Amino acid sequence: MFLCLVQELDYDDVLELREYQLQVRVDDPEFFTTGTVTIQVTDINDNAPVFSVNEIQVNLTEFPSTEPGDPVTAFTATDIDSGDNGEFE
Ligand SMILES: [Ca+2]
Ligand SMILES: [Ca+2]
Repeated sequence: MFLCLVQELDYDDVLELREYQLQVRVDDPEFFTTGTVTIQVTDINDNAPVFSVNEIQVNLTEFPSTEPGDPVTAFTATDIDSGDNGEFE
C-alpha cells in the first residue's frame, strides 16, 4: 500500500496546511484495522529575500560635509521562508 501526492505542497502559502492527518483502513474478508498517518510539511529555502523597495536614490554632499563612515541610507528586506531558510545578510 502507498499514498501519493495529488498536488504540490507549499509550506510558505498561508492558505495551505503544514500538517495533514489521514485516517487509513485495511480490510480482509472478516476483519479490519485502522490507523492514522500524520504528514508534516517541512520548509525548504525556495524563496529569495526581497527588498521592501526596488530602488533607493540617495544624494550625498561631497567631503568634507560627508566623511567615510557616515551612514548613507537604511533599507529592509524580508524572506517568507522560515527559520534558517529565511535568514539573509
Ligand atoms: Ca520555503
Ligand atoms: Ca529564503
